[in-house]
Amino acid sequence: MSNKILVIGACGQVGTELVENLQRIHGPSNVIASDIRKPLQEVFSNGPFEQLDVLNKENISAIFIKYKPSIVYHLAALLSATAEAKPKLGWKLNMDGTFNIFDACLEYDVKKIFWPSSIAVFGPTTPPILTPQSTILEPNTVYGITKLAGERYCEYYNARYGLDVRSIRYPGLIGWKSLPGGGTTDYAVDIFHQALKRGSYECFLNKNTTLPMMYMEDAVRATLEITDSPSDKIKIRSSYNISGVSFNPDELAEAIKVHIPKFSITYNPDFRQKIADSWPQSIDDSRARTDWGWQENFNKERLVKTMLDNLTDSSLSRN
Ligand code: AKB
Repeated sequence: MSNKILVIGACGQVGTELVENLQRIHGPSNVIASDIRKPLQEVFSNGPFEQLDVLNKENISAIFIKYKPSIVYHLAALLSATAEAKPKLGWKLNMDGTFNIFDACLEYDVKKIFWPSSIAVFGPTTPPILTPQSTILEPNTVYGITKLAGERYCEYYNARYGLDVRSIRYPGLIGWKSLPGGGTTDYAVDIFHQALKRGSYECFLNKNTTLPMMYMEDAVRATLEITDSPSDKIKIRSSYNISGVSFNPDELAEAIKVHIPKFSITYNPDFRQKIADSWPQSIDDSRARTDWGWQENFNKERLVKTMLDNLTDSSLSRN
């Protein structure tokens, strides 16, 4: 079997850091980064990069035939805020893109696929505190609806075709090496850039909006750990709840003020408030802990210090 790994959506927030980690573990030449956009990051210059449009079946076939990947990470999707602004495109990219990649995995005999779900599968009727693994799933955003349908599709493809699907429900992800694009939780990355640049931040969510979040290093490790776990440990073939840390913008601002005492935050909620209000505040991830040993490493204080230290040292701070 080939030892090639294909990452689709490699230029996104998770993809950028996932590729870097996979290259370190498996060697750069074995990790094929792909995205519809050309990469800005130097990280891909070590290994192969292919332009790939998940809505173009010929393009997909050509890349699967060329590299014969044994594992595919399919990360390409429109996130919650962008999908609300462009619902038809959100549906098309997130659903047809997933169908195309899953079908290519069957056609070209890919054994294992990682597909990310999100806390967006939950909705206003879901119990919001320590949201259980199995619970009411009535999302009211197009992104959440596509993630829920995708989860059902994951389970179906595993049961019907034996495709070894691995999936987790990402919370909001916070890292300094890459920027998020189009999500409701993006404030929790932007706030660090603005705190360092301007000493102030205007938040598009209100101060009490508590959401589940995770430091990117934990998220990438969770992605690698679930994908590398023996198949018999993966009992849930839709998607696993995983939890890192929960906080609201006010609590995050207070934690930033420990390092930047003059930092100030103001609030000007926009359409993303409604999306955030439909999501849980905290997640029960006991199944991930029991089944494949999930354990987060970053609490709020460590996350804040790590973000500020690294952004201070790097040229990545946003203007
Ligand atoms: C978003 O805000 O849309 C994403 C997510 C929680 O899936 N970060």
